[in-house]
Amino acid sequence: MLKIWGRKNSINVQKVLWACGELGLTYDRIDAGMAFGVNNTPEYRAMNPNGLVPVINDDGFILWESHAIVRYLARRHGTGTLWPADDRCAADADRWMDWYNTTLWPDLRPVFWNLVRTPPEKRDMALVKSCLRGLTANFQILDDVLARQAYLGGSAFSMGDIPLGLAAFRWYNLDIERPEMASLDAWYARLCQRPAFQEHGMAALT
Ligand SMILES: N[C@@H](CCC(=O)N[C@@H](CS)C(=O)NCC(=O)O)C(=O)O
Repeated sequence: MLKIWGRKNSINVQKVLWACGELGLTYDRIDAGMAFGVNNTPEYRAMNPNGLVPVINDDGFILWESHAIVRYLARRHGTGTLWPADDRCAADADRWMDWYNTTLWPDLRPVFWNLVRTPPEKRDMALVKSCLRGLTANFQILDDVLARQAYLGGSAFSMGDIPLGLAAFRWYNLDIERPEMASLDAWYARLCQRPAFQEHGMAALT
C-alpha cells in the first residue's frame, strides 16, 4: 500500500493527501515533522536527505517534493482528471504549480509563519507588510486568469488547482486585508465544495 510520511497541518503534505482523496487512493499515513520528529532519523534521511515532509513509498518507489508527488500520482491514476488529457491543459496546470513554488510561496510563507506560528511579540511585521504587497499582487494575477477560465488547468478541476487552492485557504483564513477579487472568490467557492479539499485542506491553521 502507498505510504505517506508527514503531519496533516503541513501545506505540502496536504497537497498529497488532497490528490489521494481526489483519486480515491488508499494509503497509510505516518505522522512526521515538527513535534512528531521522525524526519531527522537516519532511516528517514535515507529516503529524503532534506529531512522534509512529505515523502511517499509506492511499492518501493520513494519520492519526495510535494509537486513531483502530486504529478506522479495524477499521471499514474488520474489521466483525464487530475492530469488533464489535453497536453496544453496539462502544461497550464503544471505551470501554475511551478508558479506557486517560484513566485507565490516565497511571499506566503513569511506571512503564514509570522501570523500563525510566531508569538505576537516576536513577529516581523515589516516583513509581513512587504510580503503582503507581493502576495496581493499575485492573487490579483490569479483573479485575472480565473475571470477567463474556471480552473487553473482550463475548464475542469486538475492538479494545478491543488497547491493554489491550499494557498487560497490561507489567504482567506489569515487575519489580513484582502481586496475584492470576485473571480478568485468564485473559484475558491467551487473548490470548497470538493469533499477531498474539505477533508484534507480546510483544517484550522496551526
Ligand atoms: N519543496 C518541498 C518543501 C517541503 C517542506 O518544506 N516541508 C516542510 C513542511 S511544509 C517540512 O518538512 N518542515 C520540517 C518539519 O515539518 O519538521 C516540498 O514541496 O515537498
